[in-house]
Amino acid sequence: LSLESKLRRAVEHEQLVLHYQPAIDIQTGRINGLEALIRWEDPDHGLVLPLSFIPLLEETGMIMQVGEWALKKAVSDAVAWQAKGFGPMKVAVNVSTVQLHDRGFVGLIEHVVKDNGDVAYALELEITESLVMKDIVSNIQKLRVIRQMGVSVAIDDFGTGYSSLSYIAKLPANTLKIDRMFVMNMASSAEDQSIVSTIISLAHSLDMRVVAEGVETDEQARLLRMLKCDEVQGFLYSPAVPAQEVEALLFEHR
Ligand code: G
Ligand code: G
Ligand code: MN
Ligand code: NA
Repeated sequence: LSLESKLRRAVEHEQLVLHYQPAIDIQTGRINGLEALIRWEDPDHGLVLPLSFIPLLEETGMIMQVGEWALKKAVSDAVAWQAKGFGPMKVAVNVSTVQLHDRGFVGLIEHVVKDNGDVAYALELEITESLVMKDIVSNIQKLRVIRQMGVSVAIDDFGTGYSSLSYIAKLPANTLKIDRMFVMNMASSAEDQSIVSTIISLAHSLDMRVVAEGVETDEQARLLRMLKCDEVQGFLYSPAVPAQEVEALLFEHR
């Protein structure tokens, strides 16, 4: 069977699952949000990571169906955790370029949020910097409407996309997520540390929050706190875990 037909079968048989990685508020130590990360539970090969199949989902157009499923599943999971008393819960869902460029995208977001009881506050969309800049004028329009609904927007992998400063200021985004490439080397590279520091100042001056991705060591966490980063995400705190394990994480960080 080709990868494509295996993937098609996996989509039909609901073998795709969402795992969640927490983002921790660096001041309070509490979980501020959960990033949904898709995985493929292949009966033959075990857990398959998205880099090996997201591009194929995009090429074949299957990403539309899968992306819609991920949005609905993540929001309904957030609502369920909230119903169990864990406080207002926000899930971040990664959005592909194919989805963002679809004419029905804004309508889909509205639908997902309304269907779960007007829970716009429970959803954040993650869009990579390079994607958002590609069709910037039309993307700004769409994201503005989405923000007006009360849904949050995060710019993912920030620092790798060659954005022009004038566009960053116009982005209707709540959050910048610093790419883990810079975080990885910040303890050993003065250059990477100054890039991280600059992104944090830029975000704050534009009234955005900053999340550092890929935090793996206490030293990185210490530097990020010193530089006034708002949130941290990475293996130091937790990898992405299956939905059933999220409650234990929420309890641990309550
Ligand atoms: O764990 P990690 O291997 O989960 O993720 C690798 C990449 O796959 C990341 O860049 C992430 O943004 C992307 N990704 C994970 N889940 C989704 C999803 O549901 N939709 C899209 N478009 N990308 C995703
Ligand atoms: O592009 P995006 O930021 O959505 O990708 C998230 C990816 O980063 C996922 O593949 C996730 O598993 C991975 N990831 C999360 N935390 C860490 C970390 O601390 N170190 C490394 N190397 N990867 C991480
Ligand atoms: Mn992401
Ligand atoms: Na990222």
